[in-house]
Amino acid sequence: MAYLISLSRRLRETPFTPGVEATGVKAYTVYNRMLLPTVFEDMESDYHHLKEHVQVWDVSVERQIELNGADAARLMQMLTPRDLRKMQLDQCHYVPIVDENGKMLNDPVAIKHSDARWWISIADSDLLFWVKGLALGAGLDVNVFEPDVSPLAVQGPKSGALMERVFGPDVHDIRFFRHKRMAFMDTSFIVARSGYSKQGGYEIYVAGSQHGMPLWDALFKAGEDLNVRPGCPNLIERVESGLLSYGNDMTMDNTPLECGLGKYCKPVEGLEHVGREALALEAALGPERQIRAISILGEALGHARTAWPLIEDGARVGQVTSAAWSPDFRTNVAIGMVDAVHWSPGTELFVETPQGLREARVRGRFWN
Ligand code: THG
Repeated sequence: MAYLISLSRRLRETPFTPGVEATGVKAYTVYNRMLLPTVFEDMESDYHHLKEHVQVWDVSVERQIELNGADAARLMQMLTPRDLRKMQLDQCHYVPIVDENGKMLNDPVAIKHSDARWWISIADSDLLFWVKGLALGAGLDVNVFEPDVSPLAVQGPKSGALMERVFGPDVHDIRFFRHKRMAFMDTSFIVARSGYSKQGGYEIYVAGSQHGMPLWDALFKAGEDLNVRPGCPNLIERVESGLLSYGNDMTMDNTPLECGLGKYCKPVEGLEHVGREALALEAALGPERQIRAISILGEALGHARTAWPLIEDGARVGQVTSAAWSPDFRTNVAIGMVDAVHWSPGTELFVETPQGLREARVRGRFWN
């Protein structure tokens, strides 16, 4: 059963909502108090189209937090265990944000405009309050606010072809997780080679809501013969790809090591950030549980609305937090958090689903 969402001002529209609704969005979720499309045709058709063609995604819900001022770089480094000292001006960095106990508060992508100006492209948690509180408490010279910036993603194997038609051939010079300012009509946008799929693509950081629909229309006009369609982060593709969803696959109860993000959190001598001692201790002891790819045997399952317990010899040894039937891999693909000892590839477990007890296997890697 699915339900209707009652719309109001609390649940923010985006600059692209007129386009999304004119092209037949079928379902929304709520993310950062804003509308995020989840289905256009149906989840499987959207999935096949994403893997073959090109889609335009309204991911405005990836809200930006801007740090602006003399202490912006210092604040940015306080926020994350990832070493930012060598970060270049055209780089994007995936940056776990942790609290004083080393627990995950968000897993955003950071963009550095200059030492004095950063954007944090956040996942679904109220990170703005944490960042403002930290800046105030530490007496830093920095403004922290949500600017009028809305990412629009262009994803899929034909994304390069479509982007070239709208922004010119220089889009091909942008390497993975790098960005470049590109002209559009009488303005310009930061364009990054990134996005929440493993099908390849770009994210356009649309600064100024008034530019949203002109850009949306230009992309659809230029892509007619490329079979461009509206799309959205696709549950099946993201689980196959092992792209984590904050609030689903990890919460404030988890550490970055548990989330498999240890490579972004190597303890560095003299690096000043919140949660340093807690993470150093955990790095020495090793995490107690960790994210794993899980395949669930048997016929197609529904999507996980709650965590599904993972069981071995009658004891709970973890949970499945995202699951979907994969048409390409002909199995139920899933993301789970599994306790140490039970987490090696090939381990045979059971999972309690709303459709009954199923056999599950821990895998060594994700599918895409
Ligand atoms: N793009 C932007 N903002 C975002 C997301 C995004 N904010 C919300 C959410 N997504 C944040 N979470 C993620 C999770 C995974 C990735 C990006 C943001 C990601 N990971 C790659 C991977 O795991 O293979 C690459 C990581 C790396 O190379 O550092 O892309 O999607 N703007």
